Amino acid sequence: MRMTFRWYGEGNDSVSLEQIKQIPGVEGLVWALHHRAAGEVWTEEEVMDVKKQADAHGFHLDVVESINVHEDIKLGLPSRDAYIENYKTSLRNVAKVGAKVVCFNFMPVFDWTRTDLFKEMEDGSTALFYEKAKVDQMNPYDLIEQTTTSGFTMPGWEPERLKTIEQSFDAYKQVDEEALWENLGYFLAEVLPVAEEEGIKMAIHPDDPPWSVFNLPRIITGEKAIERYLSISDSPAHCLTLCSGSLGANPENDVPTMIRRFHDRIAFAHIRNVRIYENGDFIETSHRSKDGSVPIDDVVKAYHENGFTGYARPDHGRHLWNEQCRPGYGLYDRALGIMHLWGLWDAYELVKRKEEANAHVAHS
Ligand code: DNO
Repeated sequence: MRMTFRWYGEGNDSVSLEQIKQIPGVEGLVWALHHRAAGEVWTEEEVMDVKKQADAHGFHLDVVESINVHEDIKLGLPSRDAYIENYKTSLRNVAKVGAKVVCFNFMPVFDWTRTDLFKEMEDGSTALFYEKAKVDQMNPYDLIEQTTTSGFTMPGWEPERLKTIEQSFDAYKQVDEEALWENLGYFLAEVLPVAEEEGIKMAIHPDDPPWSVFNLPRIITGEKAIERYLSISDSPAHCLTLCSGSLGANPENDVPTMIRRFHDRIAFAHIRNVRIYENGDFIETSHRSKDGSVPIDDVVKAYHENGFTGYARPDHGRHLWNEQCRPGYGLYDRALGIMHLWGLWDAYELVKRKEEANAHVAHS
């Protein structure tokens, strides 16, 4: 397991590279050109600039999250070909700074969706919260308003995208789940050969939450969907970002089982916990299994027993000790999360070493 930390870039993140450097075992930055709208080319000059900053602190840039997919590609519009060409150029350019994994998602219009970015918990910390009934009844424009007034732009919710949201809603009336699968297949057939050539793994992120919101189609939602996704291509570039928190928001998703089944196609592990309530609401908790509904101990065990050598990050955290930060992306709880993940990993490692030593003694 190779630990990474998401960083939004100089002037765009409350967490500094000096701080990240002090979290044990973090070797790379999960990065993106957040000022680039979906569909635009990421230039060589811009990515080189990120590399200079990473190099100055000894971090690699192996993992990109995300190069966002333009809405016209998801909608299957004739204009998609030009955007796909841009995507290929971006892939070639990020490869120049060593990118090995590119995370992306195929969620229509919205990326991750929450109703409260700073929901107060029993202990006084705040966390990302999803109130199901609210989303079921909500006008999505209210959610946009809330996002843009929080002071930070969430990934996938860039102002450029929000402007065109109304048109997108209309356009999706013609695109059902099957059509979305078809458009995803078209995109992959184009980009996978380039990714393969560049030594990049395209790692799709599951839908968050893993069900339809605002009547828009969503397709990467659980084990069956992932099975279908993986059957699209045998290319070594065709991989997954396995997000325990996104998939784990649906109690029917057994995350450790999915890891055991798909581990050799998981290029990037997002590890975090959520507590699910009976009415379908969920809140993002600490990483500990006992604090939420996802057995994070078994999630890490599933990676460990399969000798996982891919990249991992703690994904989101709560906001602790009055930290002012991007929703879900503070320093403290993500750093605690990393130490929890290492603690589990190292304990499983120790057990394995002892078992091997015992087996050796038994044989001699
Ligand atoms: C939320 C993230 C998502 C994720 C994208 C991947 O914090 O997990 O925004 O980066 O959906 O494309």
